[in-house]
Amino acid sequence: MNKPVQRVAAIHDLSGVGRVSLTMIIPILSTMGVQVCPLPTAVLSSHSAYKDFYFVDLTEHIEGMINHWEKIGYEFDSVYSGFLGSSAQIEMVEYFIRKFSTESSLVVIDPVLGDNGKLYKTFDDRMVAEMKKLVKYADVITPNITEASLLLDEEYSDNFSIEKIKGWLLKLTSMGPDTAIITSIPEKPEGKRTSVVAYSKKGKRFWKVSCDYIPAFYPGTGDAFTSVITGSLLQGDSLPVAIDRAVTFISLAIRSTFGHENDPMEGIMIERVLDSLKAPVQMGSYELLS
Ligand code: PXL
Repeated sequence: MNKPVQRVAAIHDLSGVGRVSLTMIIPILSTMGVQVCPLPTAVLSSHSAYKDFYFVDLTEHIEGMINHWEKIGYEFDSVYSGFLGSSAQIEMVEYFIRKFSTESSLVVIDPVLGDNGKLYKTFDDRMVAEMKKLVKYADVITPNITEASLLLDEEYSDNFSIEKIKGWLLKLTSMGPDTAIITSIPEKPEGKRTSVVAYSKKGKRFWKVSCDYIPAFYPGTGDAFTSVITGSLLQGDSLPVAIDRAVTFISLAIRSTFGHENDPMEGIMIERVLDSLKAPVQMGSYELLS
């Protein structure tokens, strides 16, 4: 019999203020009927875009937590990692994936490194080098365009042709993962549309989903995006339907937030749109690229 509830080990930070990482991932996946077991990589007073945030690196505690899960024989249908507290944690995530994943489990790695052409404040080149090693263990990776450029040592720009993105996707999947999904790709004419483009080695097909661009930057949208992708694939959706669901959810959450006058640093108000994740497959807008 199929399991009533799929279980994900979520290896991410817990940030108190500003909706990112676990405060996004737990509600989204729970709403999609998936159990989340958090393995916190760091605890922060807020995400790292706020000034003077307080940061507790949990590197030295991770091994103890993993050992306990091994001892009680806990199993997971999926491993999903994101923001890591230090480059030293990458080896621990690799160990975790080797120990806890099987042929049938879904390993999703969001190579959280930066955005808008820049590394996040807590990272350096060592983190980029280690992340390049980690992605080879993934089934699915979801870099934004900045992270894709860092993983591939390519120059970041905000002006890309689809042919160039397709080349990057082929290179990213040749690093190991079956599927690479690049997000936040600006479309021409600038400032009107943005798109997500993906490639799966299994099907050898490229997919694209676009949506209207809203001129605001909200931290944590990548976490919401990859959480919906993970929940959707675990519930049996195809890759393009999973991307459609994720893009629709982010667009809805951004629209529900944008009209209010609150600080964009607080992230998108997922609380107002979580219920939309319970809908069956809807008419979406994915395109197969030739
Ligand atoms: O999702 C990105 C993210 C996750 N965790 C922390 C962050 C950020 C982005 O700013 O600072 C702590």
